[in-house]
This record gives sequence, structure tokens and C-alpha cells, in this order.
Amino acid sequence: MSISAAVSDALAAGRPVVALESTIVAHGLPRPRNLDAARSFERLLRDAGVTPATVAVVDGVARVGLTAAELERIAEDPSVVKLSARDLAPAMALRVTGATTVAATALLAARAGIRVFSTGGIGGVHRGAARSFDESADLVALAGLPITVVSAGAKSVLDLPATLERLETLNITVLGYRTNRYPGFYLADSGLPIDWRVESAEDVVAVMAAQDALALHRAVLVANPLPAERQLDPRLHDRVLAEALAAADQRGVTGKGVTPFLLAYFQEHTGGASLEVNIDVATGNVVLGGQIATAWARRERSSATA
Ligand code: PSU
Ligand code: MN
Repeated sequence: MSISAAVSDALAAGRPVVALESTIVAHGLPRPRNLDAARSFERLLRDAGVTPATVAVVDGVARVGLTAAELERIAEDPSVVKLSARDLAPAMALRVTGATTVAATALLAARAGIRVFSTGGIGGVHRGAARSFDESADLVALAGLPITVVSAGAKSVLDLPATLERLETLNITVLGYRTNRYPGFYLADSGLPIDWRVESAEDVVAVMAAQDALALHRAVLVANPLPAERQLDPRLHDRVLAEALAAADQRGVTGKGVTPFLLAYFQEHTGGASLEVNIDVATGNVVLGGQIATAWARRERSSATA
């Protein structure tokens, strides 16, 4: 594993760092918008004084912090594979280039000592999971990693009530950022309640510190909805969702192909509207992740000198 100089310098100096995943770039967003988006996530953080650490495996090297050329390759090369946590070791051993999911990104970022990670939506329990057993490895990975993940919940292509139940079972703390409802990614409000509401980055950091005090090496999930006026039209959303699920079923898509298939279907069949919402959502999470990392670095510095 290799941590870029920018990231390791920032960590050593106690400056804020935010991890970013690369599956959203390689398999979650269409070319060429994916590269623009990946660059803009990094730029937003740098402009806020935060070091971005985009994670991927490049020619068998697990990298935390990519060069501009590596980021371009992940976005543009169609042979880049999707790597979850269980795929990291074979990808490294067999010198593969791949994009990391939330599970794999969280694992590598936590190993590097990064405490905050921003993404769009996390994986979760798929509809029909009672039969297919399809539950994202993101959930199990986050249950064992001390990292704060900022997302807009999980996409409605998933079974959101079941996803929240699994988060409860796995002891993953869920905080609503200025909301008491779980966000539905494209929609600001899934209608499902969350127990804990926080109002600020400082609140999130206080929860992280309390987890540390208890030696709980588990993720904190910050659920950050997009503003209601920017959400996808709910009628369009419901129609395309039904079609996407039927198409996946009919084509017999299984395993790690399911999520990319559903996301691509949504993008193709909402006339680009879902793509704009997707980028808006991820951008909001990057901004909030930057604020949390900044508050965390400030707290760590003050407790080091206290
Ligand atoms: N959800 C999104 N966009 C994404 C993903 C999920 O809204 O790009 C990606 C993330 O990288 C996540 C992965 O970790 O899909 C989950 O895949 P699976 O369901 O196969 O575990
Ligand atoms: Mn799956």
C-alpha cells in the first residue's frame, strides 16, 4: 500500500484529510462527466484547505491519494475493475488496476489513519435480498472500521428499511445531519426515521471522540440529504425505479454487476436529470466531509497541546 506524499504530510502535520472512493468515478458515473466530477471533488477540498485522498489500486499498488494521471486513468480506462474489500489482496497480488468501493476505500483509508470519507451513496441491502442474499459488503466493512462516512443515505434501488435494520444489527451509528429522516439519495427524505440528529461538524466530531473514548472501532455514518428543491422529481424517480428493477431481473444481472447496472439504467432513463442530482449529492457530501475533517483536525491539535 502506498500513501501519497501530500496525504502522508497532511496526516503527519495534523491537517485535515478526506478520503474519496473511485468506484463512483469508474462505475457510478458515465464518461466524460465522471472525470470532471472526480477532479471537482478534489478541487473543492483543496480550496477548503483539506487534502483529498482518492483511493484506488493502480497496477497492483493500493494507493491512498492519486496523481492527476492516475485519476484520469481510473475515470477513462474501461478495463478498470470494481474492487470491494475482498478483492484487494488478489488485485495487489495479480497487479490489477481497479476502482475501490466504499468497503475497500474505507479499509485502505482507515489503514492510512484517515478518519473522514465522503461518498455519494453507500451500498446496502438489495430488494429481494431475502431470496438473493444480495447485501453490499459496505455494511459489514463499515462495522469494523473507525471511519466517519458522509453519504446521502443509500439509493432507492435498494431496500432502505432493510438497510437501516442491518445498520442497527451491525452497531453502526447513524447521524442525520440537520434531519431526523434517512435521506433517499435522489430524494431528500425516504420517510424513514433516524434516532440521532446533529446540527454541525463539531457535533459529528464530538460523536467520533466519544466512540474513540469507548474504543469502538466502528464507522459513524453521517446521512446528509440534498436540499429538497434540488431532488429528482419523485414521479420520474418512481417510474424509472420500477423499470430499472424489472430490467435487472429480466436480464438476470447478479453479483457485483447489480449496482452499476441499476445506476446506469437510472442515468439513461431520466434524461440526464439523475446524473445532475447524483453529482449535486456527492458534492454536498464532499463539502460536509471537508468541514468534519477540519473540525476533527482542530480537535486533535487542541487535545495534543492540552
Ligand atoms: N451507490 C451509489 N453510487 C455508487 C455506489 C453505490 O449511489 O457509485 C458504488 C459504491 O462504490 C459502493 C458500491 O460502495 O457501489 C456498492 O456496490 P455493491 O452494491 O456491489 O456492494
Ligand atoms: Mn451485491
